Amino acid sequence: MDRSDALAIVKKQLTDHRYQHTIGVMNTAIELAEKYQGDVKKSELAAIFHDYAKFRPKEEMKQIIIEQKMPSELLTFNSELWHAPVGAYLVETEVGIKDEEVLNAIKYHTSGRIKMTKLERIIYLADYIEPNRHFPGVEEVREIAQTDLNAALIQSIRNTILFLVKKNQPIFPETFLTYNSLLIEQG
Ligand code: DGI
Ligand code: FE
Ligand code: FE
Ligand code: FE
Repeated sequence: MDRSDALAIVKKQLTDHRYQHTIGVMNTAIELAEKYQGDVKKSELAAIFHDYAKFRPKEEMKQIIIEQKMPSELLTFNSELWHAPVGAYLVETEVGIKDEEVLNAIKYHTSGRIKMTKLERIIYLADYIEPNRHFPGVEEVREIAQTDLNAALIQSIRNTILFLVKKNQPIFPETFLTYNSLLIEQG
């Protein structure tokens, strides 16, 4: 599937604001893939579809999580986490994308996971640092991303955890596992 077909499909699923974010993630993911010897085409495709399910009704997402036997623990955490695994499922079943690496990059773009692939790292980080993002600390992560993919990824997950702690929100175990595994891997 080429870029314009993919963008036309995803545009129908998103608000204008979320579509602009998607374009930012796409451009950033391509830059990161070029810099860190990732797969540029897969990075482009995963970025375009990463937030495909962002505006699906909660009830629909909940039903998919149950029927597809996704971890039921997801349901006890913030519903903001649901669009990532549900998105991977819908991109496969509705759009017809079969590439497991691309689907996994969509599936894990919010929580991360242990032993993330390079493509998963690129999409997680691109989602965090794309130019339309304005969280506190994002500029520092953009700087680190110029020279060190993993260090930038760790800093973005640290910021996300700190943000959730400050908001008194429960943190999904996979998010902690991701953070720990990246620190341990770094040595
Ligand atoms: O979909 P985006 O806004 O582009 O970004 P995202 O998919 O990375 O994150 C969506 C939301 O999920 C964001 O507001 C923070 C939240 N989130 C990420 N990790 C966790 C989390 N929420 C909880 N409760 N626990 C987490 O571990
Ligand atoms: Fe998302
Ligand atoms: Fe993210
Ligand atoms: Fe996103």
